[in-house]
Amino acid sequence: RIVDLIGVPTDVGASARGASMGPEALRVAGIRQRLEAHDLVVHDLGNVAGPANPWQPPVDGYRHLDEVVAWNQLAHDAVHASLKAGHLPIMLGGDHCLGVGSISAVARHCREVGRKLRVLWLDAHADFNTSAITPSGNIHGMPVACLCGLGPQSLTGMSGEVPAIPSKAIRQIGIRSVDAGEKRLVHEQDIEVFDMRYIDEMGMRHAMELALATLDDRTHLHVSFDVDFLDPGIAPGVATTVPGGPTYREAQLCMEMIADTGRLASLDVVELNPAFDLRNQTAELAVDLVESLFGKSTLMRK
Ligand code: DIR
Ligand code: MN
Ligand code: MN
Ligand code: MN
Repeated sequence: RIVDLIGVPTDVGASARGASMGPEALRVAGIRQRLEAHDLVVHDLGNVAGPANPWQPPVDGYRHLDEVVAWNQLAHDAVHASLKAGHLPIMLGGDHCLGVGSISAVARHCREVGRKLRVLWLDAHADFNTSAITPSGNIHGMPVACLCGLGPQSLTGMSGEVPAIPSKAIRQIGIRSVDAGEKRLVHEQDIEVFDMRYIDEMGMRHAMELALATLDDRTHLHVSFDVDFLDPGIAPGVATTVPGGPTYREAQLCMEMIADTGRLASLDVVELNPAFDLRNQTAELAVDLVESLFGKSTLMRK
């Protein structure tokens, strides 16, 4: 299997600068070599090049909308080209606004080849804000809403259809920070959310069994891995830490259960922010978890 690494070095959608250094930190942590160790052929396509961060306040509820659209169009085109070539794209972010471009490309591809789509959104946040309810104007808090058709046409329409994906294709895992207005929208859209309380009460294993239920051999499984999903004690290298996230073991189990399905077909690794990290430890942890996602396991199983 051929994996394409696509660096999208931007922080235009975020609340702090520095996620633009994420792709290089993941390379320094050895993402290519660790994937090659699992018999994958890795093409590092380098970074796409988009507009600089103008660092302006929000306008009409959006900070840097033009720049966010430009970066997402680049991400969309690169991810779509990779899928069309029959490869497995790994988008190295970059902040999570890029989920719009990446997953719009996946949705477009699934339509073209007649596959079903399941999106696993691993995150501390629901990322379901709109310009009317956002507390920050930061578009990295809005990608799931955009994919479900709520947002500016320049982002909601990127896949060629609005909404890009049905809300019932999404499973969110690890959620523990949802803004007041966002809470109501997530409820109205009937997004299936396995929040931290669910994981506390039922365990990661049960959450993942449900999140991965009803996949079949026609399903394209996309994972959007926001590194702030992880507990800040093990993953300090993100700008928006939220206490009480999955432990190392819970995160490993999550990734291993995804790997066991054999359906993983595209991946985002986003929000890693080396400006907040300690000696690249969060990048190394993210790479370790990506390795589990691609089948690293302690023993041979079954
Ligand atoms: C907050 C923070 N919900 C916002 N969001 C995210 O600004 O919309 N932080 N995604 O990583
Ligand atoms: Mn290639
Ligand atoms: Mn996110
Ligand atoms: Mn987040």
